[in-house]
This record gives sequence, structure tokens and C-alpha cells, in this order.
Amino acid sequence: MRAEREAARVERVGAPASRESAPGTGAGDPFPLERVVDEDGLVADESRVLLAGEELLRLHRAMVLDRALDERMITLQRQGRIGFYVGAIGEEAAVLGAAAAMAPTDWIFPCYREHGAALLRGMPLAAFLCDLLGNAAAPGKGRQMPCHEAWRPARYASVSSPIGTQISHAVGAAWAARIQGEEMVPLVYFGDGATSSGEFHVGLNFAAVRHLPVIFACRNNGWAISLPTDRQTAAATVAQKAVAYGMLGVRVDGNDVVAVHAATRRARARAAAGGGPTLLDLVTYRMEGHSTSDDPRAYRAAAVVEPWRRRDPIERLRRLLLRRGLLDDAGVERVRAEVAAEIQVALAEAEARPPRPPLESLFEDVYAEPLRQQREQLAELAGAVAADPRVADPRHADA
Ligand SMILES: Cc1ncc(C[n+]2csc(CCOP(=O)(O)OP(=O)(O)O)c2C)c(N)n1
Ligand SMILES: [Mg+2]
Repeated sequence: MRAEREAARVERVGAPASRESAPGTGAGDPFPLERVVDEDGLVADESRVLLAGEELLRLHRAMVLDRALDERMITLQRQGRIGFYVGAIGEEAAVLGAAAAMAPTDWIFPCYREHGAALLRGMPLAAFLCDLLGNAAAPGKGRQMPCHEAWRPARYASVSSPIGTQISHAVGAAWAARIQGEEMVPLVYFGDGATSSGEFHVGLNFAAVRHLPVIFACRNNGWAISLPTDRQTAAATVAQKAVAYGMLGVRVDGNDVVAVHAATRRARARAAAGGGPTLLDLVTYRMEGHSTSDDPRAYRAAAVVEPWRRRDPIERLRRLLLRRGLLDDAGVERVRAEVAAEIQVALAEAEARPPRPPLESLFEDVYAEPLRQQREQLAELAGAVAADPRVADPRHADA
């Protein structure tokens, strides 16, 4: 049945584009996959490596931290120490290569897998973890879902759960910056699934019509939870969608951090020089479940994932660093040990904090002065907690 449906679909819209086409394949391909570093860590054209050794090492560390954090947090969720987690295993190059190409004054509008970008920008790991725990030191005061950080000091906007909404936010921010005469190029991340949302159309159309400086970074990871990309869209690539809006579309090997960085840097320079927005189609792969609430074994065979293991973005960068003598095996181990220790220390710090923000904080930050009703509600809540403290203990959510 499934095979028949697939055959009918292919007849209707043509076979889906291969996610793996090499750069330059298919003469006349208007969106060839840009790649700088191949899977063995080899570079065909040195002039395309724009990152100095130190920057490559910094990115490597950031990617290793991102991976280790995801692995640790998934374990913590399984242990019942956090409620939910959504990570970026396999997508670290797409996340960090793009973020590293931006200016510190640019706003980043994340989807929900870009914790690595928040940390790269300077969000302290302990603050990220406090937010995840929703404890007394959580910058978001426990008001968000877990894993929905924001970090204003580094111009990292709040994670958006409703698919695609951050796209319009980024476009609005670019427009505001133009009105205020500020050079600011927002980077907005979203997934392949988000390209089917109304916000994608509205945002890209508006940005192109107004010629706004926005970088639309699609982490094209093959899946929208259980829906593969070729069922999400009949278009052969995400990049080609840019044409209809009248903007530049670029297809990049999203597991090559050097290529992602170079394409984003180019897009940023164009945008800042008045060249308008760019849609980056960062072709990558979601190696794990959608989130800790998902079990991908229900909808995809392990064999489908296997070829992507060889394309692991961290391994690829590691091979490049080893070839260049920027790192040796001991150095790789040292980085792993350092980030593991960093996570351990931050986690101990976060878990030592009181488990919830003060009750009064529930009523703050909406009105300058609390309303009479709010004061009454606070008194009622305080009474309920005094009668049974479990009411306010997140570990007894059913009390
Ligand atoms: C408006 C809206 N519809 C549906 C959902 C449920 N949902 C959460 S994530 C997701 C898939 C998104 O896939 P994609 O955009 O490819 O991002 P990815 O998770 O692959 O990074 C969906 C449908 C939602 N959060 N918001
Ligand atoms: Mg996706």
C-alpha cells in the first residue's frame, strides 16, 4: 500500500531530490550543494576556508559541548531529573556554523534546537540549566516549557514552540532596525517542516518585498517529527523556494561547519550591504528522536540513519583539525573531558538551587503594580501552600 502510494506520488511530482548530491553534480543544477570539507576532512579548494585555526578550534569545542550537553540532558530526562529535552545531535554544524558567522550585535531567533548557539554567544551554561529545571535561579522564572531559553544580553530571542512564528519575529526585527538606522542582520533558524507554515510564506515574502537584511537558515534535517521532508514539500530543494519570493537561495552541506559558516558570512555581508535577504538550505540530518517525547523507531528504520553516521559533522571537523595538526588525539580527548567537566560543574550548581522560583513571581512582570485580584489570588495561593506545601513542590505535580 505504502509502495503504491509512493509510486503514485513520484508520478505526480517526480522523484525527490537526493539529500546527498555532491557539489556540482547534475550540470546546470541551479542549487548545487556547497561543500568545503569532505567527509574525510579533505579540502579541495583552500581559498574557501575562511576560518583561522583558532576559530576552527573554538567551533570544534562548541560543537563537542553541544553534543555532550544533548547526551547528558537526554540521560537526565530518562532519570526523571528534567521533564523534557530537544537537542541537535547531528545538526551541530548547521547550528554553530551559522551562529559563528554573525556579528555580536545581530539578533538570533532560534527554533528549539539551537542551545549551542546560545552558549556560543555567552549564555552561561548554569543559567541554561536553571532554565531547563525551572528553578529559583531560572532566568525565565520557570514560565516557559523546559528547553525554551532566551538570553537577552547576547541578543538571543526566546525559543519559539509554535512552528515558524520566529520567522516573522526576525523579519519584524530587521524592519525595526532599519527604521532605527541600526546595522543589525537577524539570523532565524527553522526546520524543513516550517517551510510548510504560513509564517514562512509571510516572512519571506515580506522580507523580499522590503529588501530586508534577514538570514533565513533552514536546518533541513530530513524530518518534521515523523514526516520525511519529501512528504512535506513537492519541491526538489528548500533553496529553490527562494526564487519565487525573489531572494537568493543557497544549498549548503549542513554537516560541513566550514561551508555553513562561509555561506552565512556571505549572506550576512550581502544583507548588511543592502543586498537583501537570503534563504540558506542547510542539508543535514536529525540523528535522534524529535525530542525526548519521541521514539523514532516507530516510523524510521535504523538502516535509513546509518549512512549519516559517516557524515557526522563533529567527526568531519575533527578529521580536518587532525590533518592540519591543529589537534591531536590527546587534544580531542582533552576537549571531551573539559566539556564533560564543565557540564558537571554547571549541573551541580543548577541542581543546588531551590527547585522553584518564589510564588510571588507568578504575579510579576505583567502590571507595574499588582491588581487587587492578583493580590487576592496570591493570598489564596499562599494559604493553600501553608495548608499543604506539596502544592508548590514541582516534584509533586499531582498533589
Ligand atoms: C504551529 C504548530 N504546529 C504543529 C506543532 C507541533 N510540532 C512541533 S515540532 C514539529 C515538527 C517541526 O519540524 P521541522 O520544522 O522540520 O523542525 P525540526 O523539529 O525537524 O527541527 C511539529 C509539527 C507546533 N509546535 N506548532
Ligand atoms: Mg526537520
